[in-house]
This record gives sequence, structure tokens and C-alpha cells, in this order.
Amino acid sequence: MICSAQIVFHLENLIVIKLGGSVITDKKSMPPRVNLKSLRRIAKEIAVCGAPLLIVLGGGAHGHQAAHKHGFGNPNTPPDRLLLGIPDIRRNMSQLASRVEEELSQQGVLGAIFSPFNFVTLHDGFIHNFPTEIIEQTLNAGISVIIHGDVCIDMKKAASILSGDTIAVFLAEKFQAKSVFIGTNVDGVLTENPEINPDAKHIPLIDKTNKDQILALTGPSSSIDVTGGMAKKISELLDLANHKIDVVIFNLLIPNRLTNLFLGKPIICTRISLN
Ligand code: IP8
Repeated sequence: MICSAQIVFHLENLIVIKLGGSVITDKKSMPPRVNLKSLRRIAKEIAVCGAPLLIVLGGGAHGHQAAHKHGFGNPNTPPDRLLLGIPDIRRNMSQLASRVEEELSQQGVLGAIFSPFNFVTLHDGFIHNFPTEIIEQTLNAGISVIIHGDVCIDMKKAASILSGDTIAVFLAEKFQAKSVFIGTNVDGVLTENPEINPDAKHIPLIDKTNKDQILALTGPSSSIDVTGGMAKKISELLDLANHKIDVVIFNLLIPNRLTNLFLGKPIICTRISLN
């Protein structure tokens, strides 16, 4: 007899967290290395939440180095060269995701890994097909979803990179999540790249009055990043804020900021609100 699973979770309470690749990996290390110290602490903070979460992993050293090496991010790379890069990128991202799953499991967080390459297709870099039913059922079953940026088959370009930010935005919109917390290695959005200008100023709120000005100010990130850096991140997140989803960009390198977000306490961050 087939029993239907008990529904234990309401998706309108869903929190989507992006673990930035520059926080959970040593982004400049070659070969790629997981930043275990950071990951262990983050796993403990995630355990505080107590509800199933949708956890999205950025590429960091594991994704971006391999993607760059195989010519992703360069519009002139021939399709067969991109295709040859698939195994390398997939191996790296699978290793990163397994490590995250293990650390979460040690903190009592039950999570299942979803690899987009196995079920998502792109067209010219944009999502073409992204079935979500099993993700929804997994969350309903009380299990957190761990999904990562990946290389995917592209109907036009042979293969393209699907970034963690795009996944977070797509799924948050699809499930009408309550909140999206984007964990990065800076305090949120800054007027300039802080690695170039340490006097860069922090922007606490992006709203209708300053969004265009901020989009013009922000540029790509400084390490190898084939998916567009901060400017692309903000424009994707602005779409979510349009759907009344609480969007926060914060510094995941600083202990307790994630815990405080879960607890609804104020932290240094950038909120995006278009209401
Ligand atoms: O770091 C990129 O994801 P992101 C994923 O969220 C790969 O842009 C495989 C480079």
C-alpha cells in the first residue's frame, strides 16, 4: 500500500538562504578548498532555525575556477569546449554540496542535495525548464533542500552556468517564500568594491528612490566570477522585492548574523524593499 506523506510545512513560511561561495570556500585557493571553519559555524547557526530551509550554494572556488578554466563567461568560447568542462565543474560542485550536507547533518539538520544539471535546462543562459515538484515535496516532508549553482545543458549555447542567485530568486518566487537571506563576504551592498576602496559606504536600504543609482554604482566582484557579481545579484533580487518577499543581503562571515536574522533581530545588512 502506498501511504501519502504527512504535510508538515507550509511553504509561505519558507526561508531561502544563499550561502555565498566566497564564505563557504576559500575563493582564491587553487585547487579549490572548502572553508571548513566558516561552514561548521554556519551549519550550527542554520540548526537554530528549526524549520526546513531552502539552502542555495554559490560556486566559490569550486564552481568559478573550473568554469573560468573551461571558457564560461567568455562569449567566444566554442560550444564543444564548454561541453568538455561539464564533468570538472560538476565534480567540484558535487564535492562542495556533499561537504555542506555532511556538516548540516552533524548539527541535526536533515538535508537532501539537488543538482540542477540533473533536471534543469537553460536557453541562452536563462532558465528554460526547472521542475520544482520534488523540491516542494521534500520541503513538505520536513527535509531541507540543498541546491547549488551548477553547469547546465543550454538549448542555444550547449552549456551555461546557472548561478545560485538565479536559483534562489526563481525558487523564492515560485514558492512565494517569506524571506530570502543572501549571505556574502561583505556587510551588504556598498557604494564601491571594498577590496579596492576601503572607504566604500554601506547602503542599509534599497528602495524605489535609490535603486537605479545603486545599480549604476555596483560592478562585478573582484575574484574570478563568471556569473556577474553584485550588479547582477541586485537586479535579480529587485524582482523578488517586487513580489513583497523580504530580501536581505548580509555578511555571512560574521558569527551570529544569520542566527539574528532567524530571530528577527536587527543586524547590519542591506534590505531591499520596493513597497
Ligand atoms: O556563485 C555559480 O554560482 P554563484 C556556480 O551563485 C558555478 O554565481 C558552477 C560557477
